[in-house]
Amino acid sequence: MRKLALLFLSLMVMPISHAADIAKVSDAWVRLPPPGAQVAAAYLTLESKQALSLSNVTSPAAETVEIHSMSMHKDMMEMRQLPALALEAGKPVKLEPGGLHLMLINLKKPLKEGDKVLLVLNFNQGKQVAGAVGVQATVKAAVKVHTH
Ligand SMILES: [Cu+2]
Repeated sequence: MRKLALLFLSLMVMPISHAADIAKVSDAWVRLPPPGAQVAAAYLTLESKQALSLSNVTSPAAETVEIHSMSMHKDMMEMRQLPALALEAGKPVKLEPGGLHLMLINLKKPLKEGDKVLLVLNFNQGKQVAGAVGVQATVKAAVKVHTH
């Protein structure tokens, strides 16, 4: 009986390890949005053994997910939507506050600290679909920046 249960468990874990063949996704988190906000930013690290591009992201927690870049422009933070995000082979790309991020738009319900948000990342290799990787991102309050 116990053996059967173990077999079941390993079967359930399989799709996740298979997904790791496409690209490695780590440190996924969503910044806790202010109360009433319709959008939230998500951050993670991507790494692939082969050149890939992140072509599309979806989440059951939001109507749409966009890939954004952020840069300073005349003392103003400017966000821009990217059509895709290129990954070079073996070179990690970090999405982090102040830079690249995923934007969850039109949240289906308010997020609270500790919630898990599923992000489904779709990758292309050239024009071919390479596959999708799902990752659970934890909702966390932003790290406080010290000002003196
Ligand atoms: Cu954004």
